[in-house]
Amino acid sequence: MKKILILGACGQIGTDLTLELRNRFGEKNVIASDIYSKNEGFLKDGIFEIIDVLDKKKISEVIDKYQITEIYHLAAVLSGNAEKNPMKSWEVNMTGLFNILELGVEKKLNKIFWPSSIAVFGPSTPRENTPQDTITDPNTVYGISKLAGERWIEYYNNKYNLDVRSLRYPGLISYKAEAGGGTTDYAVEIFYEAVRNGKYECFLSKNTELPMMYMDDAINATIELMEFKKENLSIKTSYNLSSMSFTPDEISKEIKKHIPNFQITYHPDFRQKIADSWPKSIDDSLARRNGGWRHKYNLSEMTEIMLKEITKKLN
Ligand code: NAD
Ligand code: AKB
Repeated sequence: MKKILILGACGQIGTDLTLELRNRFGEKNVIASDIYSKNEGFLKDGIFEIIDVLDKKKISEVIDKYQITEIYHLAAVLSGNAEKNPMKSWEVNMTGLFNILELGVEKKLNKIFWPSSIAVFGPSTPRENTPQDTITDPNTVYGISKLAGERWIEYYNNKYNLDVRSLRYPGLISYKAEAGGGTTDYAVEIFYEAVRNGKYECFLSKNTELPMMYMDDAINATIELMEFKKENLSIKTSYNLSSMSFTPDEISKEIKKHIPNFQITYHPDFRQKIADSWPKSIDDSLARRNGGWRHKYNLSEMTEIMLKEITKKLN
């Protein structure tokens, strides 16, 4: 019997992932947790625990209490926020991961999911169709923590036979929860502001192209990865994953098809430098070969859903 613990469940991905895991595996088999509790929405309908990922003892107690067999470890500080408080962010991202890896070995967990990011790449990485194996020279606190995390999960896989699986997510776009302090957040905020005010001031420049993905595709890829036979997985660090790439100009043109008076202005801030160090597009052919990964959503389908769902939500 699968018993799943999600750490960082109140965040952008956790909100969607908790719902989908509960749909697939049953409400009582999926324990959501975060450092704070959300009193509204889906989290109050299932089991919820307050857990700080830096508190190894508490995580250990919760694993024992519910006889946890799998962990999805989502708690982290994202790229934009991490630059504001580098040392604290490093601690959350790295000590948090070590706590889970150590407990994974100690408690003999069946599987762990930990997400990496396109942030593992850096200014010297080829930016078009970035390969699975290439130069990784991240220059952000967040990117360095993701690259170190990838090396450590491979180490635990090899040394302790711990089954840790990972995807290098691109920027994820969703409507259930707002984005949590990253560089790709503009592509979520733009929809909220389009619906609320009909205009958006973008913190990246007009032609900054980045890899992005609609959340449903990311959730499917994640759960599918966790269901694959271990022997079919050739990568023990993290798989490149991709569906679409676009610029702020291209997404704003797509929004204008639905809201013709929508206006975008550009006021790049410190996140521009981060975006400029990341790939424009990703080669995920290995994930497609190893796991049969296929994405479903493109920019126009995603735009239609985002505007419809955010309009419903704000009303
Ligand atoms: P988010 O910021 O929306 O959510 C992170 C959650 O972690 C928040 O609810 C926060 O309260 C929680 N958290 C922070 N510190 C904690 C602590 N000490 N203990 C327990 N919980 C804590 O982030 P997200 O977008 O949901 O991202 C989840 C994971 O996916 C992260 O590892 C992130 O790096 C990765 N990722 C996200 C994206 C994306 O576009 N959303 C892209 C690539 C990788
Ligand atoms: C961020 O912008 O920090 C995240 C990511 C791509 O890892 N969305």
